[in-house]
Amino acid sequence: MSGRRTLTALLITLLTIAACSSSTGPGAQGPPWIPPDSAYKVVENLEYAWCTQDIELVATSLDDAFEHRLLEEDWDDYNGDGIIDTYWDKYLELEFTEGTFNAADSIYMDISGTSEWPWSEDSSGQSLELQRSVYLEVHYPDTVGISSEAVVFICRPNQDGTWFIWLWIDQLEVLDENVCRTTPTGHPPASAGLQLFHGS
Ligand SMILES: [Ca+2]
Repeated sequence: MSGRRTLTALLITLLTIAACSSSTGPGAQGPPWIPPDSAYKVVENLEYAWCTQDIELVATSLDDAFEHRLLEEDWDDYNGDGIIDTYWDKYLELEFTEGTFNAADSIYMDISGTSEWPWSEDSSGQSLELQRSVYLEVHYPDTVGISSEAVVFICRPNQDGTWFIWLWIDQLEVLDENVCRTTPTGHPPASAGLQLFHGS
């Protein structure tokens, strides 16, 4: 049993290293990009922040006007004002993310995709639209939450040329499940998208 646990821990470690160094090689630069001077770099920083459970890096990656726009099936009252929300803001994103970081033993996130073009809904031409696939594995003490979804990140720079994630737009839930549950009082099963992680 302990041997199996050791192997599992080793695999998780290797996966995490692979994800967090996916764009690096010997002597190459890689995330965290400080400061991120390109849109793709701030998205790589987000992935790195999740893999290393670095809430400060998540915070500095998000624009102050950040919105996490939800699939209609995930609309709910997240801030408790009695009104159904179609998105949540930076404050709630950080609160949910930190809760996940604190509860998890380890996290593996892989954000893949390379597309990048001006966002058609921003007439200033400043912001870029990056389509990505986000795979997320959160290893809790007694369960593992897995999610895979298509996401559009809208990124924009400040006056100094530092990029931020302005909008996180959920596009499609490909996979969402809880596996390896061993106790009935563990974390709640997945309900929808990243809520699994945000809500635990
Ligand atoms: Ca609300």
